[in-house]
Amino acid sequence: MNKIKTSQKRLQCGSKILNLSKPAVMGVLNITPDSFSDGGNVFSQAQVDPVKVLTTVSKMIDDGADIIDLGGESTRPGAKPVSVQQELDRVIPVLNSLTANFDSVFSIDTSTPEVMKEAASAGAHIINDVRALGREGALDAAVETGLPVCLMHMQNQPKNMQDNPEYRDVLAEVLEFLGERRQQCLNLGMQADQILLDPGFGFGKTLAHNLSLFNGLSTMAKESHPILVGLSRKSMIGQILDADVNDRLIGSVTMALLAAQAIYGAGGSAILRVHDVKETKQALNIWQATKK
Ligand code: 7PJ
Repeated sequence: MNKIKTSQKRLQCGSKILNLSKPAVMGVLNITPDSFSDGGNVFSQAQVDPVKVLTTVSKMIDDGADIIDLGGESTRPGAKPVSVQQELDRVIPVLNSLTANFDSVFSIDTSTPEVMKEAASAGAHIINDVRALGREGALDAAVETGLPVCLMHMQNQPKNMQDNPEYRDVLAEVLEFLGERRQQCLNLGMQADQILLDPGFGFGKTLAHNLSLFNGLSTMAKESHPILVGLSRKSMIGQILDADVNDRLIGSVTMALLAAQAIYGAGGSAILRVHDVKETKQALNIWQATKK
């Protein structure tokens, strides 16, 4: 990846500025009938209960979430594809209600150009795309919104990504891919300091690949972009601990903390995408206090 110099300790998110001099916590809000790691607790129904959404988000913000990540497409291996209209119907009304009720930073977890544009109009602050703007029209749509984007690496597509993923050198290949996508964004006029990078833990990776990428976080941190880290409740934690999805809290918090330490230790900045905001925030606060 070519070296560029950016100020990666603050992120301009539309009208808001996100301070990244310490790790920011992004709380996950899945508006999908089949999301795999909210344990089916919050939104397992196709119908979203608006009061429940507000209560959930209010709690995440009280617990210290800096960003709320709203997603209407399940990327679970084998998940059913969602139509553009379905995705819009799931996320836009919820986003409108959230921006009307809370003064937080909202990111939209989508690969769909129409959703990016509508979400930006509804007040979203960040575009988070697990396909790194690879869908037709996504790159132009994202640039048009003027919002910062998270480019995530995924090998293949959710339906087949865990069918025997292979790499020659996983860290090098992920960095090469993200570097190419970043260049496409820059070519269309996006500012370098509006780009976040994400190695895409669990997206077309074995446990060994995930661990190599984890160990590469300090290398990634030197690329001058904030790194978004999504480890929360993922199967790599289940594999290490032999723990099912309801028993991955300590593993998730531990990994988030270790990731933050590696990234900040290398001079970088991080956003931690988590389901358990309160517990992650407590771990980070202990770490910050010990540094004083
Ligand atoms: C990620 C994500 C991630 C980014 C999901 C899950 C699967 N976006 N969306 N990074 N994971 N940027 O939450 O387990 O790792 S959905």
